[in-house]
Amino acid sequence: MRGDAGSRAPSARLDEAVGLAAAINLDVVHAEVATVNAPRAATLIGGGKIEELRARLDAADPRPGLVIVDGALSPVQHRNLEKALDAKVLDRTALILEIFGARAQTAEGRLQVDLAHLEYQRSRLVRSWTHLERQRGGAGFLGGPGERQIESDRRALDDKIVHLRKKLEDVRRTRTLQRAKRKRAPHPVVALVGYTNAGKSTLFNLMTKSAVKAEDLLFATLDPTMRAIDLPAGLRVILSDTVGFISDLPTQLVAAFRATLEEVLEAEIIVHVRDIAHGDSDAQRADVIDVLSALGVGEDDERPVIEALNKIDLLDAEDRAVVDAVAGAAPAVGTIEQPARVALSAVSGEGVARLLSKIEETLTAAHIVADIRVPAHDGAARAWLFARAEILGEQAAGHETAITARMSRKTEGQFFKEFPYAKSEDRARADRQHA
Ligand SMILES: Nc1nc2c(ncn2[C@@H]2O[C@H](COP(=O)(O)OP(=O)(O)OP(=O)(O)O)[C@@H](O)[C@H]2O)c(=O)[nH]1
Ligand SMILES: [Mg+2]
Repeated sequence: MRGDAGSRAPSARLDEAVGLAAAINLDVVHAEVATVNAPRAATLIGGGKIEELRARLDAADPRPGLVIVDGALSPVQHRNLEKALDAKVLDRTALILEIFGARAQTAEGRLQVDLAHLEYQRSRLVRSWTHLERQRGGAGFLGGPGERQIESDRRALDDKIVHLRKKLEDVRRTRTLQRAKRKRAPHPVVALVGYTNAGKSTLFNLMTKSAVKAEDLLFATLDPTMRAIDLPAGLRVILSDTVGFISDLPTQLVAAFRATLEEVLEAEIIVHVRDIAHGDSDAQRADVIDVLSALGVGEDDERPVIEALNKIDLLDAEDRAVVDAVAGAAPAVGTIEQPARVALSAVSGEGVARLLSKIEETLTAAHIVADIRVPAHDGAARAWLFARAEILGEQAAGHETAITARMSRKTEGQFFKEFPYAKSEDRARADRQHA
């Protein structure tokens, strides 16, 4: 069932919801698309439909204990449906929270899920006040028993939330330190992102030959996994596999996973893995772009993006030709809106070498290694470089300090605007060429 109309075919949405349920080992006995023409404030779906569902539940043996509504339910709708159906009800947010909870592996991932869960519970508690009060017979008296109960439930949740936030802060501080250490290693990060089940982990495994969990389970990966790999011409990068995105990702979760996805935000190249054989491939792409933009990787982000058009082994000759043409027409180096594209299959391996070369080509195009000389006493220029570039070496040279740094062309431009007196071998050469 689904509460609102999306841009996708209802049947595909239903398949996805069934897949999500299977991801946490739920045994789905019945699934159907229910058209909601006039959403009911009290129950979302109409009385007739509820009767039908209840009869279906009663008839099944054993009686299923769970009904999933693939949409957003208000707290009131949620409770009323549970009562009317005599079964636990999960809406989409709750379902995704369950999945994330089951998949979280690191301490940080688990804390994030717990926190999102508590915040979800708390929002239900607050918004269902009046309704609960009626249910508990408190006739709206201030300080009535119903209200006092809610008040103390809420305080208990608040306490837990505060406690978790503190713990999360601690874990993050440690991780930030670790990241700072890694940053000093001269390896750019390449982040694989994409819709859940697009094939990120399979591709990651193939690219690293490592044994990261790749399963036909939605959200098989929750915590980012990173591995260093060498590209064909010898450039070393750190490849990172991340949690899959999904449409209508609850905002609480986007916020909660912001920190985990910081790896993505700081990556030098984003590889957007797409299941190009999926009927809703374009809608999935739009969802991923939405989530990325919610995370701060929006239109004005100049970071190179490569779309890996995955699963071409599943295409017939005609579709295959279309995908090849699309990849061929893409820019050599692109952005989130206009990405470079490589057609490939993480299963057959076809096209993966092309992706590796493309990553290398993109890095080479976007970055330069510059030998920069600044006056020896110039702490500001040196600090600027250390903060924004990857420092490969530093040497005293008379009255000057020679710094070898790898950075994007953009950063280099900014540096020379800020410190026009600094000297660089590359610059000198370029200036001579222009003269
Ligand atoms: N036919 C085919 N199947 C693929 C290909 N790549 C991945 N798959 C399958 O797609 C399913 C999902 O792959 P994963 O690598 O787990 O997907 P993911 O993007 O990491 O998914 P999450 O971690 O859940 O976000 C698995 O059954 C893979 O075997 C491909 O190129 N061709
Ligand atoms: Mg995965």
